[in-house]
Amino acid sequence: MNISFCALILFLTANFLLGNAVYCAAARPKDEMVQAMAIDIDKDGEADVVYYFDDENINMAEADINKDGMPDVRVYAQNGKFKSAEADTDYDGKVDKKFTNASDFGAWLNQNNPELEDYLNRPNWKKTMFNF
Ligand SMILES: [Ca+2]
Ligand SMILES: [Ca+2]
Repeated sequence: MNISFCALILFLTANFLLGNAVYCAAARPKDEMVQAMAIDIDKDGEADVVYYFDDENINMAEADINKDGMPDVRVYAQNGKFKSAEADTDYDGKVDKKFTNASDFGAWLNQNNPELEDYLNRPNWKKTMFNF
């Protein structure tokens, strides 16, 4: 079971658990366990943000902005800190914007998708900073 499959299960499951976050565990190659959590921010039954994490840190976050079930923004974090972010702003499935520092990404997010700011523009990506 890979991450994409896990995400698919999450999105399907989220449809049945309105407003509830859903846990999912998937084994990566090397037997490293990765957990994911889907958040339905606007409570429409579809996952808007999915966090992927290990025991200590969130390592990636994905957000579906245009509600087509495909992630459009990805944030990568390492050791509890922002690493990079990328976005598919025209929803053609290809990344067309990349960020290598958190303040540029935060400014872009604030301008384009302020509703996701609290979820994607995190000062700290340590797992303990999240409510799960
Ligand atoms: Ca999308
Ligand atoms: Ca694009």
